[in-house]
Amino acid sequence: MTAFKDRLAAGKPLFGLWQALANNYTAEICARAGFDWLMFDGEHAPNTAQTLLAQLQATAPFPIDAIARVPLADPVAIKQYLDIGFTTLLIPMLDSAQQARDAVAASRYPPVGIRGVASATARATGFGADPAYLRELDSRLTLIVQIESRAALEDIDAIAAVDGVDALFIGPADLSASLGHLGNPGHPEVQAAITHARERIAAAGKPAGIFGLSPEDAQRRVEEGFAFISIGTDIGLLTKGAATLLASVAR
Ligand code: 3PY
Repeated sequence: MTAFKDRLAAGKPLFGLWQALANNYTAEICARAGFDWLMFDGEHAPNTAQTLLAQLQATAPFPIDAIARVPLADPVAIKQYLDIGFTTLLIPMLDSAQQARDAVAASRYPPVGIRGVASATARATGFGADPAYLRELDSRLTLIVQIESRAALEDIDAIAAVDGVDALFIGPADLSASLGHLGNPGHPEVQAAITHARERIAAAGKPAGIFGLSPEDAQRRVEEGFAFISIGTDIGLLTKGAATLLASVAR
């Protein structure tokens, strides 16, 4: 399958859905719907490596990119998520170019990086049946880092320039909190920061992604040049669908 970074380079906006239910049935249903990508959240959702693996297996028959957000920029989490077969990772709460370089190193084998080799036992290598994985890793992986703090904004040019950082993703909720506007991503200071970040990412020649606050917000982000946009969450869909269904019958 084409690496996510190569799909991004093709220039067509890619729409995704956030998966926070940590459930392989809902993952399969959402993959079947035809999103370009699904984001399996290991940072905030109640996921374990086992639940992530089940969701990855459930969505494998569908032409979507399965992206996993690691809990933090931790080499062990990065190694384990890659070993179970994710080829696209989102690294949250990353504040500096040094942390970005460390995340890249955690995802690559020596001598470039520090990732341990589980060649015969990793699902990523087909349990050893796909040794080309070791050689072709660079072309298969897509590493996305999140820009969601004042510190990251201040170091954004250096973060975007890191070799091995394939794309940058803006998290409006955490960015709002970091800028002193908790719960208010629409605040003009937050919106100005998002515009600034998008411009700096574009100047570095890297694709930018963002969490859309609504379908309308997501559409606006496409027009602004964002390459990949989350347009909702599995929880949001179920919440809205359940309320709409109940409201459709008279008691
Ligand atoms: C944020 O908005 O802060 C995110 O990380 C996306 O959920």
